[in-house]
Amino acid sequence: MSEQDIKVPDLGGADEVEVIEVLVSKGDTVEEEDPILTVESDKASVELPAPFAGKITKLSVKVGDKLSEGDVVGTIDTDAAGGGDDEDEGDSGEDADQSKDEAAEKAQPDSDEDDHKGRAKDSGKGGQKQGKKGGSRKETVKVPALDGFENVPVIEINVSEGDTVGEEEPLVTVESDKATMEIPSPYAGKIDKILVKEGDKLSEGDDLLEMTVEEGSDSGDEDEAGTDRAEEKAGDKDEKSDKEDKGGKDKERGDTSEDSQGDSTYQMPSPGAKVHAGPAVRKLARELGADLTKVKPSGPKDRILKDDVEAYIRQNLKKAQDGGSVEGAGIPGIKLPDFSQFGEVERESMSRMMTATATNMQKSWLNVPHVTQFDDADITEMEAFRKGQKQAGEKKGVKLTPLPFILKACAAALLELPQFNVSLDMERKEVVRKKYVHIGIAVDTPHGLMVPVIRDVDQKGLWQLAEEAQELADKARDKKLKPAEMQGACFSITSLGGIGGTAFTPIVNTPEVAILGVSRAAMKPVWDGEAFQPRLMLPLSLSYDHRAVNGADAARFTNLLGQLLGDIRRLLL
Ligand code: CAO
Repeated sequence: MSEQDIKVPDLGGADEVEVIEVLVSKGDTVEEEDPILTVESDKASVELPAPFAGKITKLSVKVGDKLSEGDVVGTIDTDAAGGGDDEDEGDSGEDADQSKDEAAEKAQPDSDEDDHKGRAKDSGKGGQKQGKKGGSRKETVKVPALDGFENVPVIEINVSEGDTVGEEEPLVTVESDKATMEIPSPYAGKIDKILVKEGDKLSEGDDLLEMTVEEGSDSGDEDEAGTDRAEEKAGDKDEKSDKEDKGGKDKERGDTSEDSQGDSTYQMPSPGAKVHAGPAVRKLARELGADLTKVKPSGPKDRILKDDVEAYIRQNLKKAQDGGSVEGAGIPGIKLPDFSQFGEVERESMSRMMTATATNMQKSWLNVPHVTQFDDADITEMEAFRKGQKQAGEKKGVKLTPLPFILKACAAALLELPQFNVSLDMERKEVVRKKYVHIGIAVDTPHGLMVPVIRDVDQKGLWQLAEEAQELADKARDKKLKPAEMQGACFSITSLGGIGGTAFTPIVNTPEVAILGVSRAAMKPVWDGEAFQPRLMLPLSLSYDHRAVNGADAARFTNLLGQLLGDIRRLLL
């Protein structure tokens, strides 16, 4: 017996973490990298992996313990690695303490990787028995009749070389235009060589794989069939009891969230990574169109159960119905610490407007690949003109700020570069081009951000735009905007010029594809080829949806705005 200490590894900068879950027990056999503890710092929950494969011979840690890097939490007998299962059986005392669930788990036929090992052991036992009945023989398994289909692509290989499989266990899954079919093993035995790979096209009679078949294990072996049935039952029971266990554990941890799929302690595997799920679960996932790498498992050793797939589908359906972002569903939520440990706090419900803004901002941020283009427009002459209109404005009772000029310039740019006046319909793979120019203006109000819309900006004069902007901003602040006055924008402007700042990165107001941020104009020395001239420069920040607009067009857009605002006579052209 060669015992090695299990030491707490580098904790990514955290000095101390708290154990929130112990995932293994003394006597368990683990693979290297199998999760053994879940610990939590004030920033994240992480799973600590087993540093070696072997049998856990000592575990001196419990929920609530505080750990630091280098702490010893137990020992592993590395001699028991791989052959651990056998040793389990040989060991009488301690190992007999292993839960029935775990025994059932090992017997469960409905899973992959870890479970293949379980099957290998079980079938190995059967093999010895059968070995006495006779020897073994090599067989090349061929593709059976595929319900009349030919050249059907392999979408999944359900076994690995070295696995032991039972008769009728699925070997490979193929998919025709009409259906998904599993090709079952005609024999019980060991997989020697897999002769196909995912994507290969198969027809009846093609070689699939080579197997060593135990003599006497062909169909009709009642013993084995009986064992299989028993294992299946054990598996079912296992799924249930595992789920109950997990539910209990969640309660213990005070996890009242309905959204167990969003549990931040589970690290979702990367797309294409191996996941632990049995053929029946994989079949269900295929039928329901669920990507198993996005489903949070609740079974032992992170095995995905049917309930997990169903919960994932339900969650996504609900999100789609609520208009939420299904694409962002795999992103773990943000776990809050108990702030009261740092000082006094009070809680207040978010207003409906704040909730709606938060949802829309997150939806846009998660779905839209944002890029922001920065530029400066020389508005020295524009400002001289604007200031000259002060008296006229007073007479009309309207204040002419830079905003109407910017609105007019944006309308002209949207007409000249119509790729900014679109929305993307990703479902139908269509670009929706708009033949109108309605522009939203972000208004800062005491109750939150509102974006009223000025219609047909291209057809209106500066005074009218100034009047409408002022009117809509007043209505927004008085909560008097009608829903129709906040709909239909093609593009938005968010001006922080009256407040300050030099640049910012606005978030696109989807389904629009661009938004112009305006910061405070400032006098800057600008080189005219001979000398520096004092010029009033207006900072522009154009954020755009990079799916709809490319960088060169964005630079053209801000360039054009610079020309239009630099010489406002061009706005008349
Ligand atoms: N540079 C320098 N001065 C500017 C300027 C700029 N870019 N833009 C406006 N100003 C000046 C105006 O001329 C005005 O000065 P005077 O009173 O001396 O004439 C002053 O700043 C205040 O202007 P304003 O804010 O009242 O008017 P506006 O037309 O520029 O803007 C509105 C109207 C509704 C856009 C604005 O009031 C507002 O709410 N801005 C905030 C928008 C916001 O919150 N955006 C963030 C959204 S994302 O989180």
